[in-house]
Amino acid sequence: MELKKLEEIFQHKIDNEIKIEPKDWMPEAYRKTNIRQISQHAHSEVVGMLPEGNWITRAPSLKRKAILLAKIQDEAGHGLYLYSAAETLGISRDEMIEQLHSGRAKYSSIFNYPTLTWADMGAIGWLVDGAAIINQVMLCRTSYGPYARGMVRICKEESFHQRQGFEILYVLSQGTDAQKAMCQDAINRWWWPSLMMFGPTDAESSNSEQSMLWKIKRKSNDELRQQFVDMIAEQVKVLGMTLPDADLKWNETKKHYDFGAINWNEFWNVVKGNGPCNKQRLNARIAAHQNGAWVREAAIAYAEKQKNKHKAA
Ligand code: BYC
Repeated sequence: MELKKLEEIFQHKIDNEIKIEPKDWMPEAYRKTNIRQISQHAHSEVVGMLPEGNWITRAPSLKRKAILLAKIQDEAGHGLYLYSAAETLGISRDEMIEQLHSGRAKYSSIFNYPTLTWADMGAIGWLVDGAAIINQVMLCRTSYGPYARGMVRICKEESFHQRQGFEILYVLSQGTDAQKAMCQDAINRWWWPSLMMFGPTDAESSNSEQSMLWKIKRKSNDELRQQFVDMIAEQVKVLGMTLPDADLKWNETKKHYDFGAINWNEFWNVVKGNGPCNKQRLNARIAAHQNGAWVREAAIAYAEKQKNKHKAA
């Protein structure tokens, strides 16, 4: 079929909310953008296990440990669904992993911050998973079928994550003065990096315009960030805590919260690899990959054995 016709069919699907599926023709740039975003999303889920993994051995009770383990396992699962979705676009898992390890692929800036206290487990669940859900609810309607379907399940799990995080903070907020202070300190440290998760402002977002036209993104970075601020500014009241922003104020005309300026220098510095934990995170992933080589080799040997058994039968 000639190119023009293929482009028309693709555009017709986008215009009519018909999902693009792996075997459909798609513009090369659409394929590349999806590979970039989905693989970076997968990397974020997997690298995102590290800050929380830091607290498994120090969870304050057996129940908390079991919940934290289950949550972190969920993140591993999200990474796997997303790597599989990206593979349907013609990139191999090995290539994606190589891009992460060589620093060519990004992952969410938020996971380059350290987890200093138990309250950080609450702040991650409430704020980081909270920000992730707002972004991912939109992605349930993204135009690439396998990504959209993966997101539906991921969002269900993320909403459990957010509640467990809020509950950790709620318990601390009802506790001793030291526990209350720990809760406030975690909120203070995670608030601004959580706002940065939504990416640069719309004016600075290089990919947004095209991604919105292709319906990969359905809401802009700034729109989602505002939605998050409006939600958290109300929820923080239930905790009896505050957000570290003197400019946070309800705007009756806009029917939204106004908020202070984000430190974009800090954001870009972290994205470029110079955040507090970037090197530690990448080294941990590379070591895990190397130490897992024997598992991959064993799986390949087992698959070969099964294939030969089949042949012989
Ligand atoms: N960090 O043009 P823009 C989770 C990059 S994990 C680092 O707006 P786009 C969880 C961006 O990649 C959830 N880099 O980009 C897991 C681009 O550079 P490239 C993670 C960022 O793609 C474990 C450049 O800046 N969620 O929930 O249109 C435990 C310009 O940006 C960031 C996702 O990954 C950032 N924050 O929009 C707990 C969601 N922001 O690629 C929780 C899927 C931007 O051109 N991703 N950059 O070199 C998306 O929705 C979009 O990719 C973004 C950015 C909204 C993040």
